Amino acid sequence: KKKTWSWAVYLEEERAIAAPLKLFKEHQSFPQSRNGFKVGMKLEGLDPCHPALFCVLTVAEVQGYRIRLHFDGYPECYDYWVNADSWDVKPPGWCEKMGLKLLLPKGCRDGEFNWNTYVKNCRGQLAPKHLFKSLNTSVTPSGFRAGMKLEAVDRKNPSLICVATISAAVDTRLLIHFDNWDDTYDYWCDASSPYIHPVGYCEEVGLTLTTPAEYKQPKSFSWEKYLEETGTQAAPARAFKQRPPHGFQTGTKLEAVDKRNAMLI
Ligand code: MLY
Repeated sequence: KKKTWSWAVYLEEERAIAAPLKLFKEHQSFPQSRNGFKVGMKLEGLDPCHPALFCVLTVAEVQGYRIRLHFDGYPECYDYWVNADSWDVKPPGWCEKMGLKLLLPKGCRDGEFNWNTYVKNCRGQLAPKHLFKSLNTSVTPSGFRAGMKLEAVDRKNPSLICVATISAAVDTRLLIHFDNWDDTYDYWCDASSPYIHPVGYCEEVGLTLTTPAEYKQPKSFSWEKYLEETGTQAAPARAFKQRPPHGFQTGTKLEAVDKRNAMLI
């Protein structure tokens, strides 16, 4: 008769040891750690494929400290896993309070959506506010404000550093928008993100700055002139994280993970 598989037997057979419990954080040990989210709870969360867009989501599965989120009205193939304490998940009503756009469940029309009626109709449940760690911790203001200009990497075209605006600043998070482009390139990032730089960065390090779309004289772009024309302010240099020099030079060789084939180094 075939014996059932067990860790004890397996470790002995393999002459291996289990990674000691003390190396794990409390939230990593299952099942003691519970994150409080339950299957069926509804919330607002960032779409990982459109990192500027909050959507109506339902908790589809809970595993330890991670939750699987489903886009209401969309096929399961778009579901994604996220840590329960991620800043990217928010309680119902958060977007409205912040004046941000919310992607409604498929079939719902703008202006006709109301969270309370919606959960009643689909017999769901609103995820309670106290489960959202990122709402219940205070953060020191970063010095970035909505409306300020900076230079930011276009994450869809990562070789471009472009003229950009902070269109929202919440906690330590910034919503980056590219001047004169539609919002499909927008994304939320942390104030300490390496994707953002103060105005003048490209000039200082000798890179080409991508000027706003349809800018009249891209060749003679000057930040000073542009800030004046648009009546805007540059994000203060002190708000950006100072990083120690990394020492890499153009042309140096190294080994790296191929992110599209994460098995290859
Ligand atoms: N070839 C692309 C480049 C778009 C760049 C947009 N960035 C600057 C926000 C295109 O024209 O679609």
